Amino acid sequence: MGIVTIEQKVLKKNDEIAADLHKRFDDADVFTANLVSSPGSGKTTLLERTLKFISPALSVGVVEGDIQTNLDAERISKFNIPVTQIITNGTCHLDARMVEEAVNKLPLNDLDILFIENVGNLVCPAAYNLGEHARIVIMSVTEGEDKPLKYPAMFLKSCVMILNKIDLLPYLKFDKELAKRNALKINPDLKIFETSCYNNHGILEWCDWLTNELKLKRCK
Ligand SMILES: Nc1nc2c(ncn2[C@@H]2O[C@H](COP(=O)(O)OP(=O)(O)OP(=O)(O)O)[C@@H](O)[C@H]2O)c(=O)[nH]1
Ligand SMILES: [Mg+2]
Repeated sequence: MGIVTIEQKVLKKNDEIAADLHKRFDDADVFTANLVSSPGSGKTTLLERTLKFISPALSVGVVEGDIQTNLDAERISKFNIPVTQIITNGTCHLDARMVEEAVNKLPLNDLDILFIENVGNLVCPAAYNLGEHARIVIMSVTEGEDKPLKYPAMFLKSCVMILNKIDLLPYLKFDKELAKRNALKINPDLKIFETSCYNNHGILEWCDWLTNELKLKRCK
């Protein structure tokens, strides 16, 4: 009983900071996307492809979240864009306070898009609003069609699902239509992209969606 109360307080405080962050993002006119997935679904690789293919006229910043290491920030820094690494030291998700600290180190007013790569985990990040405009769940074809049914909160709270690694389909028993049906069962409003970061399938469509959304500054 006591634990539930503390958790509710933590989440309420998180929501307050997230609301402030959201206002800061709006005031700075920066579209913010929170990338969530299981470990290794391809969040950083998708970011690398996005940075390669998105219009060079757009200014992009990245907040990287990991339990340990700054390996992902090192990968992104090769693109010479503003990037900050959050190391959570064991916490399985980012929270709004961590993102606030990271954002304070970024030139927010100069950005058009801010990506927040969350800690690889299909459970905990679902509960923590980071003030983002869009939550993007990435699922790769090696994870099994049932993941949206087993981890519904992540799919319910996202507005886009990216089905990644589709280049591997010829080698797997993975029913992609069933996976999409399962995701839509949880969230009928999900917009779904099929991508391969290896042969770039679907990356341009994803970049076009982003470019459009940042004009609208909201999901759906
Ligand atoms: N075949 C294939 N492999 C991919 C694709 N995208 C990413 N990978 C590989 O998947 C592995 C994990 O990719 P990352 O981008 O590091 O995954 P991540 O989600 O950022 O991982 P964490 O940050 O640790 O949660 C790497 O070996 C990538 O090369 C893809 O479209 N196809
Ligand atoms: Mg990563």
